[in-house]
Amino acid sequence: MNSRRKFIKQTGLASLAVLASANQSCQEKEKKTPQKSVTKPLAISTWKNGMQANEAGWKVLNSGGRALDAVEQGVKVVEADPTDMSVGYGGRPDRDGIVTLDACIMDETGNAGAVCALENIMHPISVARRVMEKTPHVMLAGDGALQFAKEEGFIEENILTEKAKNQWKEWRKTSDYKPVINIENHDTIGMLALDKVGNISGACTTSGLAYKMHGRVGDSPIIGAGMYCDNEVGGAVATGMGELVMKTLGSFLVVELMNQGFSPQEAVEEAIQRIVKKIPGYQDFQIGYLAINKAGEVGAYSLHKGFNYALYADNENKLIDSDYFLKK
Ligand code: SD4
Repeated sequence: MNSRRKFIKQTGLASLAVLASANQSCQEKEKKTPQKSVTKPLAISTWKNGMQANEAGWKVLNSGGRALDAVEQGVKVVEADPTDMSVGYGGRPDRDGIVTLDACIMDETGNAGAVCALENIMHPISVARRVMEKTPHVMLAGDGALQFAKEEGFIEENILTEKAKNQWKEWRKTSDYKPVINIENHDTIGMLALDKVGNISGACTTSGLAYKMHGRVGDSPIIGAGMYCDNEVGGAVATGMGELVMKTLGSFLVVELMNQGFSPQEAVEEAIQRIVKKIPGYQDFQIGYLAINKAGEVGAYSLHKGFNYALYADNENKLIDSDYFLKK
């Protein structure tokens, strides 16, 4: 046998031996690892307003409803709440004084729908769901999204509250555009649910960054950036400075890491590390990720201190402070 063929044969045999032993140790591991019980149903949502989203979602989940309905019903409560100034009604406008809305939703079959730069609609998440269920598309933008919403029976209404308008007028005196970490310019609602039959869905909805440029679209309506679900693996949502999430396709990254064997906590930490490694100036912004997997395990991590989330599991709704990267 010539030496090259001999080498290939020997390395081939060696790899086979390695594979066989890896396979054996995998089988042993599987035998030894006791089957974990799955925590379900479960709902998890970003920020303090996630508490009310979870309450509404839990009603659906606890009565045996679908995770998709739970996340839609959950985030709708926050969209209609004028005190949350980063989502839907009462959301802060862009720098021209116009409230523009971004939202996306994904179901357990991997189907997805989204709207971006949508104006004058109270519930962008429900329009996103209609895009998913009634069109061959994933995303509709701006005027086209509004036209579709109206065709679907959504009513156009003014969602700019006096409070948001007055704050914007104040801001215009300086027009100083500096997104601030954790100061309540952040409150986007991202929600994930695992229902009683073990299906996962997710939703994300926002009015985006306060006083953004007109036409700016963030991560929240982008499937894979602001939210992503894979029913065989888990789901993830993001909040914070959307540009950093978009550049790293954060939610898809988290779910894919879980697909490769990471726990939800390991996956969200790695996604934050990715931003730290790749994006200069990351220290000036806040990013928070939430993740769940099929076993009902959860992960939460942010760049800075101050990110919190609501977790409804085992019949209890709790507000929890997330662990974070920048400890100094
Ligand atoms: C955006 N990610 O438009 C959103 C903002 C956000 O909490 O999450 N705020 O970039």
